[in-house]
Amino acid sequence: MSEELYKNMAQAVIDGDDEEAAALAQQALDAGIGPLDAINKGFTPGMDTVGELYASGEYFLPDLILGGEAMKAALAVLEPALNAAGQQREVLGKLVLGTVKGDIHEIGKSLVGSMFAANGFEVYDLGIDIESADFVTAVQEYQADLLGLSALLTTTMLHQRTVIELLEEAGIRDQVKVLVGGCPVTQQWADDIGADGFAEDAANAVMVAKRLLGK
Ligand code: B1M
Repeated sequence: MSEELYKNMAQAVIDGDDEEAAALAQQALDAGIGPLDAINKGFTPGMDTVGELYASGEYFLPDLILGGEAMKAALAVLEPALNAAGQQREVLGKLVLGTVKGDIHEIGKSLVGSMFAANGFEVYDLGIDIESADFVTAVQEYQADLLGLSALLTTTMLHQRTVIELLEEAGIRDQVKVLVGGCPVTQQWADDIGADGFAEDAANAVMVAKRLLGK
């Protein structure tokens, strides 16, 4: 039964149907399916298909936007359930998070933020299209242990390097662990730019962060 539900979730994103996506998310919670399973096995595969259809020229920008809206509608239902797990825990660390300059992709970044919150981190989500210098200011202001930089475009991932350079210039590079991610980002890239960690998805990001902080 849950296999069919996962298929319908993916289809709702492919169809760009936000009402159906939200309804299926609620149906999953009511059926006792974990919010992370609904995201990873249902909605994200649909989002990936949208990306593939766009890359192959079958889908256009409006389809990309509708797919994103459907995914967001589902996450709006699922995220409170994800976050609830983090409420009674001790604070493991402070994370400043955002999508880099020139990049407006927010869904994966927000999911990363929810996973950290669910796992007991204090999360300061700066949002999308964030100036490189603003990350440095936020790290100082919030005394962050971790800085998470999301980038979804091959052109914008370059700003992950810029932020690290600015942390060095400000003399605070060794005070914060830098975690990078997003679909074009690889471990090789993370090593090249001197990031402390890379994760390919939100759940792994939390695991990498805990390891970096010795938690
Ligand atoms: Co855009 N887009 N998009 N897009 N979009 C991609 C990224 C693309 C791969 C699609 C494609 O061609 N196949 C392609 C990039 C190609 C490239 O750079 N090589 C692309 C393009 C080209 C564009 C535009 C340039 C299109 C245009 O205007 N012609 C434009 C750029 C706008 C800009 O940013 N300046 C654009 C715009 C958009 C929308 C606004 C329409 C929309 C985003 C809506 C929104 O976020 N509110 C959109 C969407 C939806 C996508 C795809 C289809 C899906 C992204 C997504 O939300 N995935 C995407 C293709 C794809 O990924 N399949 C695509 C679901 C999400 C849960 O996954 O974001 O990957 P993801 O996050 C994952 C991991 O990457 C990781 O964990 C997350 C959860 O597990 N992760 C981290 C992410 N950040 C992390 C940080 C970490 C650790 C892990 O540590 C800090």
